[in-house]
Amino acid sequence: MSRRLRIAIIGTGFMGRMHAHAWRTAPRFFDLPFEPEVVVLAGSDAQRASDAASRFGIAESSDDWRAVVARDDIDAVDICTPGDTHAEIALAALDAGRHVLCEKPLANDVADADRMTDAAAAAASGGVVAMCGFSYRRTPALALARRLIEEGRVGRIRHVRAQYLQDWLTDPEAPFTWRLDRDRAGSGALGDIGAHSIDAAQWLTGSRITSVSGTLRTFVDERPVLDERVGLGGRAGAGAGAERVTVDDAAAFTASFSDGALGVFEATRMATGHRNANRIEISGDRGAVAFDFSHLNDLLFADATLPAGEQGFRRIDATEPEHPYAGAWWPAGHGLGYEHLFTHQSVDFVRAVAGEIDAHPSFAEAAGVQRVLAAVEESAASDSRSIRVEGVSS
Ligand code: SOE
Repeated sequence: MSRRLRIAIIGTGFMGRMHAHAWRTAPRFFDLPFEPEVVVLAGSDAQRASDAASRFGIAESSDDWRAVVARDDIDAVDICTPGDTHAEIALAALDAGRHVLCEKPLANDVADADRMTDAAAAAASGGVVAMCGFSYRRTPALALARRLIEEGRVGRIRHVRAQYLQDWLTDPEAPFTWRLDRDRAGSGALGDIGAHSIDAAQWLTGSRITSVSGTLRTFVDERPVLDERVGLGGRAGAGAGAERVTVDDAAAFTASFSDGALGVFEATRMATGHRNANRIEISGDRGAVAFDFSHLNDLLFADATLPAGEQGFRRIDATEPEHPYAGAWWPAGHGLGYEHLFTHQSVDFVRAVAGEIDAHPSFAEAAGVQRVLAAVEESAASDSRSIRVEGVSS
């Protein structure tokens, strides 16, 4: 591994730190065509960027992402900021010929997602890679589910049941964060976590959502402000006031798929007792797969072709060397965690830059997710009327 891939991370919050960790770890466990190296970490707060950079062993920090993106010694820009800045940063980076990894959801609306997709398509002719960070695709058990579906083990798909359940907003005193501000986040549970379910459903089934009927709900419309906005968790500062919540706390929708399947989706941050239960179950005429991130190393598989006496779900521990990504890690049965998804994402990004694999999800695919989010919002605003997803034919 002689060539380096010099990366600039933009964003110092939860995702910025997660990606910094992933870039360091990826070449230590996987054989890669290039050595990724984060050379600069940029954030809106100079002190926070400098602290995070020294903690992660990154040589430089900056509070000026524009200057960073323009630097000639940067090969790739990794966007880990809130959604309202994704488009501007990605367009500048693609224009400067940098490869781009952009956190999900791709943008805060379809217009920005389309502009980013067009820019990525134009840059692709010059060998530039653009990928959106729907990290759960890189869970070995979920990647195994896709492999089984591709091999026909689930057969013709009839049902998609997806729930993404979190509970960090259950307490009405849980503090306000940018994730509750529509201008910054685009939407609430729908775009933050429901987007993962939409992406997983379309990726696993290989089919597109054609129409939706949905409802959104905000249960707590004002929350105390943190003295220091540190993202999830933390304590509200005494006397710091309150801020209006302008996004949904919960979303529910049904969906029709282009292959005829029926989908039922739920995304909420008020599912008391569920910290991060990202679940999806797909039922077909030959079998079914079921995944729950609360047990992320496991995939449940039901093989409907077995004799009646052997039917039912069985648990596959997706940590064997032949399972996706798993062979690079620990002996079978020792398990992986959330951070491994991001390491795998870094691995796939580097391989895509080297032309070894296609970058997925592409910006075009991620813009497809954005269209579904927009259709759910439109449906919810019109009494759950069925809305066709723009640009998708059934
Ligand atoms: C917060 O709800 C969050 O951090 C999401 O933004 C991530 O995409 C998800 O993986 C975990 O929860």
